[in-house]
Amino acid sequence: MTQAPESLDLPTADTQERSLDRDCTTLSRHVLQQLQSFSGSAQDLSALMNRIALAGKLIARHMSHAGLMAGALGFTGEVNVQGESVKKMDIYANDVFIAVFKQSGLVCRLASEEMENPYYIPENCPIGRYTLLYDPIDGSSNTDINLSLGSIFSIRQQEGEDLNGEAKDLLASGHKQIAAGYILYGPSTMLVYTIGNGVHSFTLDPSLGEFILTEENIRIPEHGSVYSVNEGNFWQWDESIREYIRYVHRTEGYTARYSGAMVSDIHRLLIQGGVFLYPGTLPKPEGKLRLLYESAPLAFIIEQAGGRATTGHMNILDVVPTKLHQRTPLIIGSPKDVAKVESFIQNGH
Ligand code: AHM
Ligand code: MG
Repeated sequence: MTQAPESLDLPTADTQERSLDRDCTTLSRHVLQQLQSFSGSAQDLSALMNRIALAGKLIARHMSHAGLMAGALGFTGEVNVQGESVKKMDIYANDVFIAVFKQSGLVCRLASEEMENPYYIPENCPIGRYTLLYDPIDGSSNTDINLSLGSIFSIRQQEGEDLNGEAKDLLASGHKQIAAGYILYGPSTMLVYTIGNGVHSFTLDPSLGEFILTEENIRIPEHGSVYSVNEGNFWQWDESIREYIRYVHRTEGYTARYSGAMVSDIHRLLIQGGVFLYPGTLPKPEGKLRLLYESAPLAFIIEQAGGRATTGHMNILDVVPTKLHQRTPLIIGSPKDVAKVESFIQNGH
């Protein structure tokens, strides 16, 4: 009888079972495993994540064909509440998130970068105690050139009755988030999420149409070589930020990466370490990024992975907004790199 050489690692029943188990670890199953419960609220959260995953799949599918379809790319001609020109893809993705939560009984309100006021789904409101905050397309300037894009999401539980439709309970710190994450539309589509118990990534397997677990309990490196910032704004920053940038220029071991879509840039930092900055500028001291559906969810992810996120003066998750679309400066990433930027802001070196 011929025997297989020892170096030919043939799958044993055990390795096959483990690999099958991993292939079956879909997002909704993972949420239930994380919560170690089949309670009503655990089922809700699992169903919520499943709907967000569906939104991600629909958006990824649309993007993958956008160059071949009439009317999928380019601007709509409208300007949104942020004063930014709206792309057709922004509107499509915004509507996808609304559509997946209709008739879900889960989400009563959705608040997004593209809508001045929260959107209510009245049929869900009697029982749907969750609110979804989201940036449907993060990095819109990459849309028409086939580069990486993202979606960012955050889930909060509704507090109070919100009878006047003012959604005042959303003006609370990032500690109120019960789940947050992002979808990265790159060479593959990935979904990264936290429910306050570590950070986990999933990759869309197009042949299955499912997000399958890629990595559990991701830890951001303590320090990384990448600094990620739009240096075109150099002369509009405060002197302390300029000094930090001069410091990285003259210090060996730093390298710059900036994609124009912070989901991509922050995903890189999550895996390889480093720091992303979007500081305030002279005309806009509050910076560009919005707290509730951009900075706070990403801060939740990065903190859960062992990193930090700050305005330069306070932790992002402690910031209490006074309005829905409030902006904040953002410095986020590996703990040592964020501390370095902070020391320039607070002590000048
Ligand atoms: P958007 O959600 O309207 O696309 O804006 C957010 C994006 C971030 O993804 C990115 O880091 C930043 O804006 C880029 O802005 P700038 O071109 O000013 O560097
Ligand atoms: Mg954005």
